[in-house]
Amino acid sequence: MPPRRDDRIILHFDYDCFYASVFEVENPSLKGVPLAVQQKQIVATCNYEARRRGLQKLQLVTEAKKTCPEVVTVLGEDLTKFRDASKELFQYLRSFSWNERVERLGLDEVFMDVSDIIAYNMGLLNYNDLRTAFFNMSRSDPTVGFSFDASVPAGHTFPEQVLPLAEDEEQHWSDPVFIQLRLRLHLASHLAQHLRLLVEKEKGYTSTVGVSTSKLLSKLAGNVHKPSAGTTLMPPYADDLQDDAGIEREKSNVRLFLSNYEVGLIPGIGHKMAHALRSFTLGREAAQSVELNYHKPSESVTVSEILKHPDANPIAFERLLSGHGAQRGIGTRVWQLLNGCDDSDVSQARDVPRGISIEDSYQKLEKLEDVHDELLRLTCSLVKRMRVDLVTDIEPRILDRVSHQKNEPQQRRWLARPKTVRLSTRDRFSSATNTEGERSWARTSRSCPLPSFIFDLGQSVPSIAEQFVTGTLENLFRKLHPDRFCLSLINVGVTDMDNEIDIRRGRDISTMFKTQNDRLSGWRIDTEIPQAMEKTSINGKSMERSDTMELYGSEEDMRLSQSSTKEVESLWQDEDEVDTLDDVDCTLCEAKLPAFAMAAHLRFHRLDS
Ligand code: DCP
Ligand code: MG
Ligand code: MG
Repeated sequence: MPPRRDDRIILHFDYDCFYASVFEVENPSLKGVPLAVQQKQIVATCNYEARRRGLQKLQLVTEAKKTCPEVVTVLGEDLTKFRDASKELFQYLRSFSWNERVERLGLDEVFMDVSDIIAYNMGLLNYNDLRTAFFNMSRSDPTVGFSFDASVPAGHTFPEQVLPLAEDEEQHWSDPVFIQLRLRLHLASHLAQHLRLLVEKEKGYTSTVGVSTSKLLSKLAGNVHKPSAGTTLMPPYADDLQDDAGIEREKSNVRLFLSNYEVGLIPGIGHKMAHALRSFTLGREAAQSVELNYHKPSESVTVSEILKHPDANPIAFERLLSGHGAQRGIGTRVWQLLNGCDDSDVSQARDVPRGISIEDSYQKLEKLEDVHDELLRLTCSLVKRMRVDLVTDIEPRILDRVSHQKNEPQQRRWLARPKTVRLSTRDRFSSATNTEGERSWARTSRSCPLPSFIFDLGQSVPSIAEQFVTGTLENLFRKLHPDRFCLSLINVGVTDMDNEIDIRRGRDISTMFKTQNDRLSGWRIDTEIPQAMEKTSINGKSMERSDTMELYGSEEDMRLSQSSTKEVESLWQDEDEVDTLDDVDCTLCEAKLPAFAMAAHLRFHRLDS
């Protein structure tokens, strides 16, 4: 078991009925009515008024209308406004962070590592007068903050009964580890509540927030009380809670908290892994739900039932789970999660994404002409997306101090230029099966350097897209599918960002240069294939991928089963892919080169011309 790292404090925000809230913020008259957001035939989400009347997320619209005929439905297939709201809220929360450890998970969740803010405020605390404390939100201005009672946590707790600190002083002050963690959690719960109410007041979105020392525990704690609430997981956290005589003194609240969780609800354990763990515990194939929302198992197995199994250990889990497309070490990671241990960090916020990709799924796409049209449509979205996420306006006073491309309009500039484009498809004819002979949803992909005309801001998006499809993507497509095909998915993405200069609107340029090395260091060393931008998981890189894969797969399958085709912005799923970025084709001379050599190779072409 790795160290628990309970010296951290992590908050997890999850906006309430997010897509529905976006419509409500846009049109407040929708607030009082039962509201469902429809994507194809499915209720993607519904507001809490609708939930009170029996509606559920992910049910069929026809069922929802039967349950609640007065339900108001709005179409939510275009994700743009959700994405924009998500970014706005993220930037708002980020503005309160000191260490920039703020990470988005999906569109409606944000992790914040506030360890530094809490440590600073612990230093200011008057232990003799906890009840009239002041929480400092700024290191430089002592007037920015709020008054609070540090002797009690704000909002809900797990377990529910918590005595104010002063009242059982003697027992607790004798245990410095416990008291430190408890006080830090008190402070964090007040900060969480303050931020949650600010997001509501300033932006109009309510949320639930969880407070603990890891991403796993804060995310799960937040789920306990919904909507518009905060929950703090109270200590003791550690397991070795024995006194000198070896008598167990108190139970770990982490263990207590997790014990009754159904295994499929543990973040980082996707539905395939959960099914394998259920079957392992029951000693037979666990029953599977065939319902639309098949994240709900028809047979539940709790964390404590699994851990009580005599053969449960990391090695057994490794044997059990490694056949399910997961990476090495999965047994240990799952073992840690079930034991409430997650040492993964909240990642540093980025000003630009690692990659952008756009995809759509289809019933079947068999003709080249149709593929051409789809590639065109996806490329238009991709170029538009790139112009939103990777282009910035430069203020005139900054303009004359940085170099800029002559052929670009003066006020706009690329923050980062992706160097590689990747086309991925999923072919229904693909014979791909996994090691267990199951049909796999494998994607195949091809990559090549991204041509520079993509960055021409003077050209219209459709004209760039046409040039890009005929000149680049169709070549990649022919290499991927020289023969017959029947596609269920196309994804076009760009990655391998070449950060030019980090200019954020309004940011003072001297500060920018001072912090540039820090800010860009992640970019310089990072030659990886991009991780999820908007759908990431929470347990380190490999967990991240397997969880994302499972979550994503199920959502996608669900949509396919509803004959839907819906554009989604997505990540690239590395394990699924047959080709990797190691194998890159140069579109100019057809040479095959490792990805890291491509930039130099292209410079050679440029010199040549
Ligand atoms: N979403 C989706 N398809 C899924 C899951 C989610 O389209 N299979 C979308 C709709 C949700 C948003 O993502 O609004 C966030 O997902 P949540 O699970 O957090 O659900 P909500 O925010 O809608 O509701 P809650 O209040 O339960 O968090
Ligand atoms: Mg939500
Ligand atoms: Mg959510």
